[in-house]
Amino acid sequence: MEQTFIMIKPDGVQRGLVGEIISRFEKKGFYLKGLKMMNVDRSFAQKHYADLSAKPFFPGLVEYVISGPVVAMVWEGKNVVVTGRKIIGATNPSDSSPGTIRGDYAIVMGRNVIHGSDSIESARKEIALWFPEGIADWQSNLHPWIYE
Ligand code: DAT
Ligand code: MG
Repeated sequence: MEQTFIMIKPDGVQRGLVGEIISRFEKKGFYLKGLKMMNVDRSFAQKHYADLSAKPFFPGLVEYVISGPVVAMVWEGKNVVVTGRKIIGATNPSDSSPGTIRGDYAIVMGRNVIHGSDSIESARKEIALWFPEGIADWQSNLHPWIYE
């Protein structure tokens, strides 16, 4: 089944939003397949955001992501990449709808609390980068209550 990479950024950790964020994905019916808290170094953050390296905000973005521990996760489910992005909300919290994570908990782009893969291909790359050791192999017994 489809998987996505979700990362709670340092501000989300510092602000005590880890449980709330996990809860939203969990209650939706997605399965948690990988989870760890970690500090990333500058070169790792640059690799994660390599596609944005030419952007003027890139240095600030890298400093932000390395400014404290993050929570890295893999979530699984039907259409989890696109639906995960909807749960997260628009990149700029000024445009994120209330009810989304960024819409409810963030104000500016440079402190927008959470990352989510933007395509199945980026999810594949990001999961490989963040979870080289692999992810958990388990199946939820609730499956028939979430999918028909
Ligand atoms: P997203 O995180 O919604 O996938 P992105 O991949 O385009 O957005 O950019 C990564 C992060 O970089 C984003 O979460 C916040 C920051 N960012 C993006 N565009 C920005 C901009 N124009 N000014 C400042 N920060 C920006
Ligand atoms: Mg992105």
